[in-house]
Amino acid sequence: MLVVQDVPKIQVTSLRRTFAAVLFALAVYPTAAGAQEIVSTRCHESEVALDANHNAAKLDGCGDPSAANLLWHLDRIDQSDGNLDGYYRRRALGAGVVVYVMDTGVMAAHTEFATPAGSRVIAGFDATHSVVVGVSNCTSANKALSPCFSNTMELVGAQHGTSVASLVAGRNVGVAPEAMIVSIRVMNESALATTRTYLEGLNDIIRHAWDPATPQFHTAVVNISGWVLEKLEANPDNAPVTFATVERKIRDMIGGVDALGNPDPNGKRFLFVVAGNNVDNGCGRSGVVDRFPATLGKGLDGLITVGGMTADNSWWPGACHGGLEILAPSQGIFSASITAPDHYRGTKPNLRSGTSFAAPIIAGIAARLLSERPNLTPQELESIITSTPSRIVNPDASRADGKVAFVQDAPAVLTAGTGSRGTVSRGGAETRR
Ligand SMILES: [Ca+2]
Ligand SMILES: [Ca+2]
Repeated sequence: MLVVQDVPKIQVTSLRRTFAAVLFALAVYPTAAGAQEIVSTRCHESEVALDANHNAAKLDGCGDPSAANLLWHLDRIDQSDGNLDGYYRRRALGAGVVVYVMDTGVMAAHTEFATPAGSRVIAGFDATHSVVVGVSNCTSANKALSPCFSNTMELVGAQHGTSVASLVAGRNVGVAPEAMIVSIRVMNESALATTRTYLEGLNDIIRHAWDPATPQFHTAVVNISGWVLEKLEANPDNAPVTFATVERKIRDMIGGVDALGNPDPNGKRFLFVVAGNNVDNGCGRSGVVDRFPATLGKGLDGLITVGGMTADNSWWPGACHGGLEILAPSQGIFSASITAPDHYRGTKPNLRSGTSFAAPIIAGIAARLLSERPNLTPQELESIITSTPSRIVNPDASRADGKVAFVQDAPAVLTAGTGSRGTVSRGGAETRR
């Protein structure tokens, strides 16, 4: 059922939404060759009160050396050692790559996705109709592209997909700021989903991938920052979709599928990036990764299970362990929100940590790789991304051996030429840690 790795636990309170927009300009330093740009990750933010207990934030500018390293998640992924330098160097920006975000919907109108030609959130599908519990009474013409909420409890879930997508492809906070996003809504505002919504979402992906109007690709990326059960308590489903059915679909999509979803090695292929989830709800008492589909990663090339690490270069204690294949920044991550098109996740409540944020960083790295080498297979992408030495202060075999997300651009020469079943749980990948 549940999908997101962050689970809202806050009380519902009313939300006020009144704030003027401030456009944010990212300090960008193009290199002489024009092939790579360097952006400062030291940025100012300002808090905007939503109510007595909840804030949003605005991004007020980057490049001031005295500012906090607000975007440390970007700074980190181009460091070969554990020292942060305040910059993110990027050459491939993800152009031409499609990333499917299976989540709670993505606010296409957020400034993080804006371009002169329109939003880089190019499509959205809502696969949640079979989940009738935990549905908000808020209204939206299309919750996949314009998620809504009726209180701050629902906001935690409703904003989740936008946060995740912004870390993949946001122009300021994203790893691959030219990649395209397709929103596949598999969870509702309460972060509830089932294997049925997952299966429908995966079929939506296949249909979209083969749509003649879709940008053509050989390999795309699917980000899943959540977990799921076969059946939700109080949610009617007399014949739940089994984990095995969803697993089979995922395996087919990694290997290649035709327009009907049948296995075809010459068809469209998909790399899956899945959050390892958090110890507050996303794994059992032992803290070991035990939720579908994160459990698939270790035994499946083409599906990467992602754990968390911190700005002080250690593994993040809030993440589940045991089934992880790579770590990525997951603590105190600045990402987009949905209370306004220029709002970000504020510090109150401090729901800015979780493997929900780590997975999209890996998805963004995959998008960068694909933008330079679009014929890479899901298996090759996993191999490249996980072929990195341990680079934290406390490497641990149960935590991906300390391997941390690291951008490895393709050689420039290549571009020159060419749970407890039945219970209701909420799965957002954020936590208050
Ligand atoms: Ca850096
Ligand atoms: Ca794997």
